[in-house]
Amino acid sequence: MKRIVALIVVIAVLAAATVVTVLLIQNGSTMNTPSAASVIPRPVSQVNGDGTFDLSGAKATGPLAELTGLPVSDEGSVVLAIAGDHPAGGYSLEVTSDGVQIEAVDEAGLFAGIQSLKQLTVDNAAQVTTIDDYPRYEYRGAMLDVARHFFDVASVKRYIDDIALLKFNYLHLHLTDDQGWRLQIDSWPALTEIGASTQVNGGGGGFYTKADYTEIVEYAAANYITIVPEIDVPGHTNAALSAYPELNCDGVAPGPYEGIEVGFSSLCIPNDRTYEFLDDVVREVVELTPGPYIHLGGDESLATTDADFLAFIARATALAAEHGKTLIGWHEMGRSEELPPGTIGQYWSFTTPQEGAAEHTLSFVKQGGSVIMSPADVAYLDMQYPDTSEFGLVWANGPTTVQEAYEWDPAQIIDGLGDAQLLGVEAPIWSETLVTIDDVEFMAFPRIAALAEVAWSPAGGTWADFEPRLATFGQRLDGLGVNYYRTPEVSWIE
Ligand code: TNX
Repeated sequence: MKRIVALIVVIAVLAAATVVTVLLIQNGSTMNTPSAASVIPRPVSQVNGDGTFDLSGAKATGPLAELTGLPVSDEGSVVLAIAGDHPAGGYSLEVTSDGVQIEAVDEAGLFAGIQSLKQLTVDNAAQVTTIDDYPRYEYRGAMLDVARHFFDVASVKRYIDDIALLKFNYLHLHLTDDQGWRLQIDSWPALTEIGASTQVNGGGGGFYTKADYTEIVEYAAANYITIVPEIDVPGHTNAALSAYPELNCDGVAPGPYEGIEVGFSSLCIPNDRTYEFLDDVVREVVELTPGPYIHLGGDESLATTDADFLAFIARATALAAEHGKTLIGWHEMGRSEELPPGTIGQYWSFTTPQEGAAEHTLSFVKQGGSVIMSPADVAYLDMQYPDTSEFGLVWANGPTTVQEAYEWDPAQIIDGLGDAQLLGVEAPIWSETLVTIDDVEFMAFPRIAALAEVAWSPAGGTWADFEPRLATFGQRLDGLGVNYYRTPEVSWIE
């Protein structure tokens, strides 16, 4: 008899619990607030407890305290400290019902911890949790093509805000291409006077003055993001060639270009003036750039003969390296065996490498450098989504889903290229079809969240685990006013 009563009690309790759970779920899904327990990119370890800490009225203490958005004070319940023994850029975050503690060995780590705290906070309530976290890769990049269409300083700052939340720490600016030259160079003023007046389909173009560029560099730095400037040579140079006849082998400047073909332009390789030009440009770009890298392009030089390409890369990289930065080049640059030691290759072939791509990429490692992975079929944010052709291109193995952008491992693409040889991962967005920063956000989000996780989190993440966190992240994007594609792959929370 007692047993039966006990059984009935158990059943009753279970039934009551089920009702409560169902109510909570219904409640949760009808209320338009994020469930605050999840973070993208996925931390190395996260254990959630019950309850929240109320940040309204809380004060923050320690380095970077002002970046929490809370009032800063000598004593606070939100404590940031340079402490612990995390790998560079890592942090620990402890939220209890009494307060918040973030520890890291460097400011970049504290900044990363603050980004996690933001994602754990809804309506000033931070989820009780314990996180230990550090990045898989040192270099976690996004690239913005400001050449095909120009994006003004405010737009670039908005993209910096967008990517900082996801713990990206480099922004590569593709500053020059056939359709436009976007950075003021004092010693070659026609580069912008003539070369910046165009963009794809017309509409005026534009360029950054040196003050503009510095404003971007400083804004990025305040978000623990380093700018990587790219001057793409010897191809992708119609804008420069249209400004300076002397850079053309026939001495005649071509007209401006506002289409989207690639591979038809080349600097004049045997001409000494070409190298004086490059030396001046690199000097001025380096003067404006505090970060360790300058990118020299080298991709799709289809209008340059093989012999000319090799002669150019050897001479151009040698002179550029003289200015004291580490060079980066698209993987074709690895065709050269005369790269300055430590030059970094950026791989843009597919997750199954096309002819020659693996060999050219490994060449950087043989020459003492490392590699950034940007496989076009998963990491190019300008590839169309499957269900909308509103923006984007489709050349890299067709449309790219969010799941495809998530489910790849940078260390599994090229034999002989594991984590030890990889500097990191970069998500480029090319702007042939993108006119405004809203357009850029639509193509970038939510796929860039997948790329952030590939770049930061330990290998082995699953779509089943990522998808609900992405749904939560969507609500955060809603709150921030970030434009994103509501792909049917994700059960977005209404
Ligand atoms: C390839 S891959 C390019 C760009 C285009 C892009 C469009 C590489 C280094 N270059 O010139 O804008 O495809 O998706």
